[in-house]
Amino acid sequence: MQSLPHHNRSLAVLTGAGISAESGVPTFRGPTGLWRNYHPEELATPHAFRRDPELVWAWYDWRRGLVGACRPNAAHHTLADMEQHSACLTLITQNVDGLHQLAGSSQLVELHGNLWRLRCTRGCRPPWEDRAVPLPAIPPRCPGCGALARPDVVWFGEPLPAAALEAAWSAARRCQVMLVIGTSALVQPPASLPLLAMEHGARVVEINPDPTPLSERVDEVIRQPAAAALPAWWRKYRRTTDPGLSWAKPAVRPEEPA
Ligand code: BJW
Ligand code: ZN
Repeated sequence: MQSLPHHNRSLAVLTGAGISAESGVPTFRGPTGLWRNYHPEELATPHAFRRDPELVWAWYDWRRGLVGACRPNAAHHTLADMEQHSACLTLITQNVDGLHQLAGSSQLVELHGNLWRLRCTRGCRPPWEDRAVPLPAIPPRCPGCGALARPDVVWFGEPLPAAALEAAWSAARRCQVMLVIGTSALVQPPASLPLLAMEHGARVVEINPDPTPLSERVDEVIRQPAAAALPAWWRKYRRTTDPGLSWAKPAVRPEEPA
């Protein structure tokens, strides 16, 4: 690896539903995905919510119950460990399940919101956390003004949170390595992040048991489930790339003269 000053080295990680698959959270697409039984336009759009908030909330309530029983897996835990040991790591997730936080990742860029937050449809107050499962009333109401509450997630046709998106673009532009884990890379704008990283010279590694539109373009594809592949990748990365990572005990790189 080319030698750069410490502060210039950075690692970005983009995660999708596949990272939580081994925790028991269903993915969206594919043979066992959530969209197999439900049409996204019937449930994950502002139009669907306006038409039938009760139906949309019943689906989210069901998913909150399902996700609430899941625990982070080895891939989530590895990312939390990476945060502890990296000088500069940006973890960007499309997931709304909260499993990265449960694993201990604290610096998280959430592009699509969070299943455990609600927000007022009139915007009378900032979003609030509500972990009740099941929710006591469906549809839930805003405690401030009594208007309908909605899940604080991003539906199709809605803009992503501006600050999160800017943090993600910025990390993609400056990272040296980007890991793309468990995403079908079909949903924009997150699917463009690895391409932007590549344009800016980053090495992009995809971890996914199945091919995606990115697979042909990235530098390396690890065709394995994340919970096995990521801890192994991280062990190897730690061994081979010391500069830029704040190890207590720097690794010795055999190719360098003593
Ligand atoms: C494993 C594994 C294991 C399995 N280990 N891996 C035409 C062209 C381009 C764009 C558009 C277009 N028409 C419309 C658009 C824009 C649209 C879009 O991208 N649509 C495409 C689908 C066509 N995007 C939007 O609308 C976005 N907003 C936007 O563009 O705003 C513009 C705007 C600006 C200003 C004003 C107004 C608007 C918003 C997108 C919101 C997406 N929301 C959802 C739902 C979130 C809430 C909820 O959960 O209910 O986000 S949809 C769903 O997809 C969810 C996910 O975050 C997202 C991505 O899915 P992900 O994570 O990739 O999951 P899967 O299931 O697709 O893939 C799982 C992968 O894991 C697979 O590859 C497996 O192989 C793998 N896997 N096991 C590792 N063990
Ligand atoms: Zn309100």
